[in-house]
Amino acid sequence: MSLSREGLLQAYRRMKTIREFEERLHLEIQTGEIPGFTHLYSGQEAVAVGVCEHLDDEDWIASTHRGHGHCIAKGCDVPGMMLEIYGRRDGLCKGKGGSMHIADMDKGMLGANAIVGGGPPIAVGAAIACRNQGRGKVAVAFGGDGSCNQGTVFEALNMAVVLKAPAIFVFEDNGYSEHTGASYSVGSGDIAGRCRGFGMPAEVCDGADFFAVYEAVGRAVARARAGAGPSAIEAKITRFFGHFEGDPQLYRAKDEVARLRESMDCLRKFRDRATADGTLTAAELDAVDSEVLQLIDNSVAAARAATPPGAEDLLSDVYVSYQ
Ligand SMILES: Cc1ncc(C[n+]2csc(CCOP(=O)(O)OP(=O)(O)O)c2C)c(N)n1
Ligand SMILES: [Mg+2]
Repeated sequence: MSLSREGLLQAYRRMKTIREFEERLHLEIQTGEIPGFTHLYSGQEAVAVGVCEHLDDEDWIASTHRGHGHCIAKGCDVPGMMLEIYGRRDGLCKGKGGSMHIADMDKGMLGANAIVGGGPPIAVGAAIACRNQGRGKVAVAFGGDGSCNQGTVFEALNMAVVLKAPAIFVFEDNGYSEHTGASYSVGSGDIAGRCRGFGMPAEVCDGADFFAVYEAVGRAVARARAGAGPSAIEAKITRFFGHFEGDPQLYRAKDEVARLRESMDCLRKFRDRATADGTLTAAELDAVDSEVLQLIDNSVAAARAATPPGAEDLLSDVYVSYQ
């Protein structure tokens, strides 16, 4: 499965955008200007992008509490997301959602979700709609290692198999559910095996390797588009920050994050591989880096200067209008 040069550059741009978005938020949150809870996705970029590079605006994704990376990978507007996280009126959800509720129906982004295990049932609903519409579209549910222990997820896995829904379940095993190790909480430790038990194929891949994710998900998406039903992917990955911003991370070894930033940096792995075979040059990737930094700088400046919703906005967009 090969991507064009343009495809590779887009994948790199999106991974780099996620990384810089999150690294910058990590700093900005300390100023106290950003309301609400924030869970950063830094370190997991290759999973979101390896999945979403197979999708277009009419395919759906359902995200998690750690949703910024999924949004950016699916093509959500980056300045609009920053405004949203700052709680501003012009944010993607008019400043009323914040970090954990970013959604953009025009991009096929069904929403971040504060409920662990909340995404899979929503994605299966979307997948059933895709199947009924018969246009070969698919729905992806993202979830963590913690989410795979939720009853909602079991029901969604089973229903997807029974109804042959074009759904793909992506479990990002970053080793922890909040502060609890997956080695303790996931009985059998085998998320892919659990999914196979429901009757669907499931692959395990290195989540820090964009190409490994891209290829595994490609097989799952092709199967779903062909009407052969759901699949699952278990991506082994790590997060570079705490569970939430402010987490003292006392459950991690002192050098753990530094070590993982060295050995599991998906951006560095991508750069090494893409430049080693001459597909992309270091100068091209450096140019993307500069553009991305500028975009993030501009987004933060605009969000800081923007206004929050006023009292007159309090009751607008609260209820759906069906007219
Ligand atoms: C139903 C439910 N139970 C508990 C929580 C509290 N909670 C928020 S995130 C989280 C851990 C989720 O772990 P995982 O699925 O591995 O995702 P990660 O945070 O590692 O990305 C928990 C228990 C919640 N939000 N929803
Ligand atoms: Mg986890």
